[in-house]
Amino acid sequence: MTELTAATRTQVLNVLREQRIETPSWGYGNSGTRFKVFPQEGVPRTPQEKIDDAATVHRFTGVAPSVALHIPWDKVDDYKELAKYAVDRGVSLGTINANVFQDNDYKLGSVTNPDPGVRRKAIDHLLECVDIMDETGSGDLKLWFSDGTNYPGQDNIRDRQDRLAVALREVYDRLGDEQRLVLEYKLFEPSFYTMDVPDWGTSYAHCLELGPRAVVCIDTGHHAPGTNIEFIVAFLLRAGKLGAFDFNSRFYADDDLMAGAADPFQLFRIMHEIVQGDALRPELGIAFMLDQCHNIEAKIPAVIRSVMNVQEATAKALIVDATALAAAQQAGDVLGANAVLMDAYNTDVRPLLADLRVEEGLDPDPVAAYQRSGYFERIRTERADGQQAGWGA
Ligand code: RM4
Ligand code: MN
Repeated sequence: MTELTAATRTQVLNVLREQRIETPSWGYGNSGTRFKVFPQEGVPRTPQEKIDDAATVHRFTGVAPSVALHIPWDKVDDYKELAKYAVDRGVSLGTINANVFQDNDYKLGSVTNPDPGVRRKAIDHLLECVDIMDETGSGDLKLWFSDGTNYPGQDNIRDRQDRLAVALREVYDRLGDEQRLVLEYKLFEPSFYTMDVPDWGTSYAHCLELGPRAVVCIDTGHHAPGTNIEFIVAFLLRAGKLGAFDFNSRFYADDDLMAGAADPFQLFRIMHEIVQGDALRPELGIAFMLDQCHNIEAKIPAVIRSVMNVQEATAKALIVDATALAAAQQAGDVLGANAVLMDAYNTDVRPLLADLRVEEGLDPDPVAAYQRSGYFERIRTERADGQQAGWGA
């Protein structure tokens, strides 16, 4: 166990107080696998109701003050009004996620489609998302492309890269000075032979070519089993190209389970790189987001739990004895260095986080406080009719 001096404890609490974790609007909607979507009671029917749920998560955790939107899932007539709606409930609108993967036209790809007409349509959607950002005041446009091929020979791999570069350039050039393009990657699915942005290297290379306001998003679920994600974090941080995280957990594929549920040690190792790189501070611009689906568990408490898991991993990373670690590393003390890290990981930080919440006027146990609050009973009745939100499967 790592023992904290009073001074370190204060320092750690100060950093934790500043931490910001964004939640995804689609995490509150119905979701499932390609086999079945199990609808739940109380699921939001509108973007406004998703914002209500996000605000509830923030109310109990104190560290989730923004919600990411997905367009067109969260399409409304007046985005300024939606932004005001959010602010009135104590949260703000965050990252705008574009969606060029659910239209029949995109069967062979969106911005890399061999058909120039389809490419134009896809780029126009991305530009529309920047227009929306202007209205909502969002800083980040997050791009994830399902584009790729299923069969060898299906399309020209290099031509697809060229088409991607052209599309990204047009969108990048449309951004305002305070806006960023955040490019996500995914190893596989829905394309199985080639994905056009399969890995961090591809994303990094395109971002480098685009310019300083293009940065990489690491979705923790989008890697091959065994991938050392903390290495990617360290590399991108050093290069100034780490823009965002989509946190979630995976056992086998893109499972989208609660962050920190499958492998809390991995989440700790990631946060250790972030802390070492002094990259937690909000002004450094790394967006810590959840990108999850809650298929069988109750959604709002699952988001609260995920936020708490990220907080716990962060707290453990913050209490690593950096001086002892550096000394052991310098001395080539392999076991000693590893022990410093493991001491922090094995420390129970829950009492520390409970104290922090109490200091902030929150309940020390956000999940229990939510369960007691009556919020679920209310939305279950209020949202009994109508069309529940969800992105289908
Ligand atoms: C993708 C990717 C994107 C997310 C969609 C719903 O796999 O992770 O970030 O917006 O799913
Ligand atoms: Mn994602």
